[in-house]
Amino acid sequence: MAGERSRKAQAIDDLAQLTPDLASLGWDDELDRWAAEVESASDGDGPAAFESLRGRVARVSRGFSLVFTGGDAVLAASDSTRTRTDLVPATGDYVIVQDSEADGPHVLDIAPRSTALTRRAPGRVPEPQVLAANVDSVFVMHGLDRPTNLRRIERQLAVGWASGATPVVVLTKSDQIADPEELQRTVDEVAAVAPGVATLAVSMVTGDGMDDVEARIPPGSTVALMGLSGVGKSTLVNLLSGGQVQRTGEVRAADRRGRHTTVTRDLIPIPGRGHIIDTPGIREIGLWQAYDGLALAFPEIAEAAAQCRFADCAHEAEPGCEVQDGLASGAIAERRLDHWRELTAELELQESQLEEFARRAESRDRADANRRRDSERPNRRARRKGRRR
Ligand SMILES: Nc1nc2c(ncn2[C@@H]2O[C@H](COP(=O)(O)OP(=O)(O)OP(=O)(O)O)[C@@H](O)[C@H]2O)c(=O)[nH]1
Ligand SMILES: [Mg+2]
Ligand SMILES: [Zn+2]
Repeated sequence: MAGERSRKAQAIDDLAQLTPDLASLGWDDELDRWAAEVESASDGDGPAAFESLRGRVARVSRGFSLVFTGGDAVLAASDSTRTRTDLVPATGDYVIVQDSEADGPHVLDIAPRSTALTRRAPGRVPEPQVLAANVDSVFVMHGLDRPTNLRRIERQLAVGWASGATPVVVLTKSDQIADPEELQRTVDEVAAVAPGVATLAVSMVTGDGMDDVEARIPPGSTVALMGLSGVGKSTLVNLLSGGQVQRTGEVRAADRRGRHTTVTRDLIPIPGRGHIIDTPGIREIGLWQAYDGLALAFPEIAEAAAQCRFADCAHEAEPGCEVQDGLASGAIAERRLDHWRELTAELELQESQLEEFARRAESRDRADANRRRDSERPNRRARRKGRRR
């Protein structure tokens, strides 16, 4: 247990040792203008170690954000109780950190995000959780040591597209398929469910395909990794960063499952390249209001559906249904149509849940307001009581 803790502390320290400069972190003129506005609007409360610093969030953990600032990394409080705001920084966010006597270093403001990799937060309440901010592309990663799960890839692509970034499918452990023809068949099968998306096969053991992967992390760019535990996300980071920045873990021999080695989302600079955001493996990623992402992940279906004769076509047996025509001609695969329907239903259910929660919150607010009004007017209450008597 103590060993576990110190290993974790070690990993955090390693990240904090890195000092990428702001320009390489993607800080540009537009962010300068935003920061100048924020800084001029705020005034610190007296002498402190520093007034304010600009930076990018490298990790969020237990109410604190580790922020790369160009110089030494700063650990800044970023939860609502400490900063008395409702800011929720995510790894990859551009932020202003302010130091003050009262609060110590804390995240003062978060720049508007250019993109945000967002999932539905686990739990009953429908709400979003940003996994990574300001990313240019999302690597959807799968290990070729396990049977390919096309549905999982389709779901992840919908989430990836919905972020506003460009998804790339990265099939790892290509060394685990000895027969080159079988490997090619597998890659083709995956590519067929990823229209418009680059599909790469790579081995971190032999180095096969690594050049193609590296080429997708150009200088100044940020790539977020997504995939089950054990697919090799942290192995990729270590290989490209030229060091053991991230811990990696063996997969279990029996079922090839990973052991959830990575537990935080970390922004890691890749020398001569861009940045990678390594993430903990997620089994099933929930969609968050991802209609656009879904359309981009299933373009052949979305495009056909837009051309149906009736705007509210259910694509069952209506006349002039382009989706049914696509099925008949083979342009649309039945399996994909079924999955698209399922994912659409998931989003529609989420919408109705959101409406329901909003309705409940509204009536709660109204009840609160009534109670406040009553307690502020004791006379009126007394009068009412009097009437009842
Ligand atoms: N054969 C082979 N093994 C690989 C390859 N890439 C990664 N591995 C192994 O896969 C195991 C899991 O790798 P990790 O990098 O820890 O996986 P991860 O995706 O970061 O997993 P979590 O942090 O748990 O989400 C390790 O034992 C790696 O050595 C590869 O290309 N080929
Ligand atoms: Mg990992
Ligand atoms: Zn239709």
